[in-house]
Amino acid sequence: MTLEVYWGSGSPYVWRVLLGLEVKQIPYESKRLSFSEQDLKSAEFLAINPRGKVPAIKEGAFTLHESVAILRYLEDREPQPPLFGETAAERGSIWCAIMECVSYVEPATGNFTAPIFFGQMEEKRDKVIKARQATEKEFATINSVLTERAYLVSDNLTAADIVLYPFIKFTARAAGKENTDVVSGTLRDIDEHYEALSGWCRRIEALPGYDNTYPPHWKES
Ligand SMILES: N[C@@H](CCC(=O)N[C@@H](CS)C(=O)NCC(=O)O)C(=O)O
Repeated sequence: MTLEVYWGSGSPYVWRVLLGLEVKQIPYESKRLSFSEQDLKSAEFLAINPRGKVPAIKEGAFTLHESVAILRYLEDREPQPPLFGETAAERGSIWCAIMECVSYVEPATGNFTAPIFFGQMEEKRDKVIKARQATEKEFATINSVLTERAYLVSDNLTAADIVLYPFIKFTARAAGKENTDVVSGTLRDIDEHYEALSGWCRRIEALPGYDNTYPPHWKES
């Protein structure tokens, strides 16, 4: 049965799923949707995800959305390499790191990147600076964890790394945009200020198949 993957370029949530598919080497049929063409609000796609958001997958009559749920589905679909741990302690630690990302890193980075990407930096400047400070705090904590091990939870890649990685890249991209230096602080140069985090990014970027996951429109600008 073909696994259909519905995605759009430049979504951190989509990036998680594409990374999971590449790491597990699961073949899939790509269904790229356009945000601007309103593909996500078509009746056909709403039948797959009633929230009209990507990522979503379809396999036969089965449909699933929510990036972390999809990653968990892929784990059963193809257990190797294991991304969700093999012991109770590993599973608990991986889910803890996933939930910390979803609960704290996602909102902090989202409040920083959204106004920059949507051209609202001037009117939301104070909020962006606050979000930057919250993000810097999260990045410092993660950086310190990564001075002790190669990946977030252990010396092996897990789902927690895949859940976090796109949000680091989105933050770096927003902080590197023109005229954002006044609000970006240390986020403007992650390599310099968060060395261990930067090394971790490079390890993920060296994974086979990584290039297939890179947002296509980022290659153009
Ligand atoms: N919690 C969801 C978030 C998905 C999400 O917000 N996707 C965005 C793209 S980054 C989307 O499809 N937005 C389109 C819309 O809301 O109209 C997940 O983890 O998959």
